[in-house]
Amino acid sequence: MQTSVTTIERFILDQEDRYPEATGELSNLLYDIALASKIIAAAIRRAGLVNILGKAGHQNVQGEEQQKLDVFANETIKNCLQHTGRVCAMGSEEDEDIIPVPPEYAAGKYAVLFDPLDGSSNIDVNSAVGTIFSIYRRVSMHGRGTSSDVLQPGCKQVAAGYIMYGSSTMLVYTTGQGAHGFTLDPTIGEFLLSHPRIVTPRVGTYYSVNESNFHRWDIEMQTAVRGLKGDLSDGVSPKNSRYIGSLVGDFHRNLVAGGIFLYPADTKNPKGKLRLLYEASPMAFIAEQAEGSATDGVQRILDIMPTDLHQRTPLVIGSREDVGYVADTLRRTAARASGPVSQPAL
Ligand code: P6P
Repeated sequence: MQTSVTTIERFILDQEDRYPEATGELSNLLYDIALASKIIAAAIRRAGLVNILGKAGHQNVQGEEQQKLDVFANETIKNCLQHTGRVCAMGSEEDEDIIPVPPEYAAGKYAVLFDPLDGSSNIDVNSAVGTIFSIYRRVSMHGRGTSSDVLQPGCKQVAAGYIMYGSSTMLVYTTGQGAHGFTLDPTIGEFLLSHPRIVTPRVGTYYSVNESNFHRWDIEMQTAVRGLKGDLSDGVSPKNSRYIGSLVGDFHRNLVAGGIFLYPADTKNPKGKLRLLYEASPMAFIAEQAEGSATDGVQRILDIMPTDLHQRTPLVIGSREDVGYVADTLRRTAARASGPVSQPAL
């Protein structure tokens, strides 16, 4: 029974104390992000009242209709970060190019990537939406950040996390010392430690995938998903299907309860739908810190070297043994397709 009340500020400071060389800048950057998420959470809570639901009337760089809360969340995060002197460059799902930091503040040590409001198509139906963030140490020597500061492989992240605006507002983050969850107490405006050191079960209860895309997947992926459903005679027990169409909501349920989320490549999205830098990589960092796993089906997400700010990737993420099962099944099915006819059926 957790009796002590630990705020996220206290928790971050305690973690920082373990690193004598820590300057506190990363801690302060995490506070900045927590502040932005409180402002966004308040706006989402009011969304039904002040009629900021619905379309903003124009499209974002992804060619998607921008919801007013998308725009609000994006501007809130930029306004909370760009004048702190802690950030040299930012990248957002809602902005085509790297977001410039005012020159007088651009000497910051960190680059921040974010999806300001993921799952925004769920906004009007009051389903879970979330903010996802990823933090890197800059690689350019000084001055305003460059693409080299944001185009880094996920294994170089110094911190990553998400805020889920659901039945309660939860912030889950990692700095490489485990994954930890905090729940916002709106009466005092504080994130309180509610899920210390999250460990995801090695074998999950759920599988999460948009099965309406089944016919667009290759045979290897079709076989792997059939296996997760218990359709193959390979001894894998069937999992329950849970899919709400919001990465943060689907990922969080599987992280806590155990499960696997998949957004495979398909004939409509040959490189996958989800974005590497501000969706897959931060979630992969958290998954691995919770003893889970994340691949593009075969390759570890955190090893992928990005070449474009908005590049997409297939994503298979969650309980370690389930992610491993998918990779093994993909390889086995491909070998059977190219190997001798006598291979045993699955
Ligand atoms: P589909 C939301 O638009 C999102 O980017 C993720 O949050 C979610 O996992 C995925 O797309 C849902 O995509 O094609 O199943 O609606």
